[in-house]
Amino acid sequence: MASKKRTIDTYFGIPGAKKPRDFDTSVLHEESTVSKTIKTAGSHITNTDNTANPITAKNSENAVYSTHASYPFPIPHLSDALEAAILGSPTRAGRVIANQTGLDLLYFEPYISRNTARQLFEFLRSELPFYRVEYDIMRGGAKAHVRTPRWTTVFGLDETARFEINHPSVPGSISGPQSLEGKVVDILTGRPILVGIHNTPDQRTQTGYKAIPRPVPYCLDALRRSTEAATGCQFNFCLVNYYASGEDSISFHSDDERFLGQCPAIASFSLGARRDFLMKQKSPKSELEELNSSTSKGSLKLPLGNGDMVLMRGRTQATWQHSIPKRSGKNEWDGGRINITFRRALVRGGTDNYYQYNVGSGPVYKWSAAGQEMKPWTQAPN
Ligand SMILES: O=C(O)CCC(=O)C(=O)O
Repeated sequence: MASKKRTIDTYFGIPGAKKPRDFDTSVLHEESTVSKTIKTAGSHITNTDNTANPITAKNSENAVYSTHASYPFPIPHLSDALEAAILGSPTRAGRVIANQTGLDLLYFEPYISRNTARQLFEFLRSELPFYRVEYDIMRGGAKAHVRTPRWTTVFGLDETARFEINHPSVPGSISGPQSLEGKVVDILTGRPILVGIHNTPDQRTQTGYKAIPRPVPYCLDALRRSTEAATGCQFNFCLVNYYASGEDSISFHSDDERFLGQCPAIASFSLGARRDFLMKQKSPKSELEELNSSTSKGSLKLPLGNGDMVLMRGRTQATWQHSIPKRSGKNEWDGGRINITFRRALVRGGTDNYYQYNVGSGPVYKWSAAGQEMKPWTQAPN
């Protein structure tokens, strides 16, 4: 069969536009595996269950990068020292907070040392692609435009698929023109899955992803592996929020989407500025329940600091909401905060949802050290 030459663009089109994971009603500026490294001379490749297969490359200064056709630019690895510090964490056990109905938290204060967390904050802010996602939703019968009030990015792939492994040192991999290196393949059949928006009649008959999934880069995978070891949970998604100042926020929501399963475990890391993490119990389902309820609704405030981690598990998402409220006045310019959440999406809809609301279809931004702000990133001309 004659194989058509395809460009990256035909494999990785623009993701289409579904329910946001959170929504800021006040402003309508929106608002919600053990990996194996195979080293060969001069390069290495990760085989991470179904989360990651970023091919790595070295540049002239011998820095090592995770690269993938879905990344706008290569993402450097952590220094060996920083990676070792992360893999050696946590040094103390987490504290269980389960003193209110439905609440089940494991709080590490901190999970990684303040010094390691500060370095990781600086690294991730400088090296990851970020987005300011906008989208339209219907509210009360009217169309509303939402601007996400924070910077976001996401990596990962749900349980039904994995990134193809294709490297001479990986048994069973293919090389040459049929190379599927880094492509998304079905977890059961190993067949490639179409990714990106499907426009042609031929493509529409195939089931695939609207999104263009991105493997978890090495620089985040060390923390994912450490978190799995510390919690006994498994994660295939990594969402990153950057709150540039107190003006950035996330409104009350719960991560209770069906694609996460019944009692999802979500590990949530804080790096950089201290911000309040507010939790409140959801309203009872019916008026009768409300009338019968003798106790007032529960609430909790955790002032999350640099390096802290909260594992939300059990019935927490089903019965509680959480938020990071805005801060104003003298607390507004706080130097910025990064939040990393590790999650496990079970089905394809989870992948499409996470990319739609955390990458979207707008411009890519990258941190400018000179300007001390996110600036639109443009590909250097060839
Ligand atoms: O920034 C945080 O600590 C919370 C992030 C969050 O709730 C989310 O990403 O769903």
